[in-house]
Amino acid sequence: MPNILDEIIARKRTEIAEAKRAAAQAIQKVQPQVAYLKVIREVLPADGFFVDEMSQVGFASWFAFPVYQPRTFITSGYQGTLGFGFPTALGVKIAYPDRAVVSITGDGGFLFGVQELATAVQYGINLVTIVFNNECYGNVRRDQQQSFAGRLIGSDLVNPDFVRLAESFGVTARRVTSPDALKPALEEALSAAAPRIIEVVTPRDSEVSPWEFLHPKFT
Ligand SMILES: Cc1ncc(C[n+]2csc(CCOP(=O)(O)OP(=O)(O)O)c2C)c(N)n1
Repeated sequence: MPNILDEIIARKRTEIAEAKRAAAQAIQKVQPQVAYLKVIREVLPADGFFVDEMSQVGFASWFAFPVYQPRTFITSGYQGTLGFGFPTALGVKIAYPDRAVVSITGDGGFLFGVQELATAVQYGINLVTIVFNNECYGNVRRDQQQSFAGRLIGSDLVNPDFVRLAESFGVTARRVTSPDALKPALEEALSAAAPRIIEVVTPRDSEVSPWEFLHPKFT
């Protein structure tokens, strides 16, 4: 006869499985970020490192990027230091030169530390950096639209050509515009013995807000 404890455990396991299934379903609306994260997870080896940023894809990664091994998800957490991602990822790759490192960043955050591309070239730090270019500080822009009657100030960006900028440092770069196209580009970049940049072009204002899954007060 099953004891009461076994019954409770079995019931809880069912409830947890159902909650996980419902959550996985609910977050599908956070596009295109979730689709890009899915591709990165498929390509990055289980022991590879994912270094996030304060960005639309970075925020979504906090709930939509499965982590398979301890200490492979590197984040500033709620300290939220925009710009930390790419320079931090260089350090991760120095510490673990034989493991894959993918840095993901928005265009704004990447430009805080873009000059470190020279460091990557000088010291042969062979990480892959994916720059999601939506031509704005996405979160700031959304806040201004939703909470400040659409009064935009300082949130739209006029960017350099990221591919040509990377090339000017001696870094091979590619531009893609869809999750499907990111997959072969990332596979190729991770197999290269050189630092790489992949620019993902996302139309301004096209991302679904990730915030309802991070902080119930915000949408
Ligand atoms: C040092 C610092 N400055 C400003 C902010 C506020 N902030 C958080 S996200 C963000 C916009 C980031 O824009 P971008 O890097 O282009 O990524 P996106 O959200 O557009 O994907 C800003 C300004 C911060 N967290 N840290």
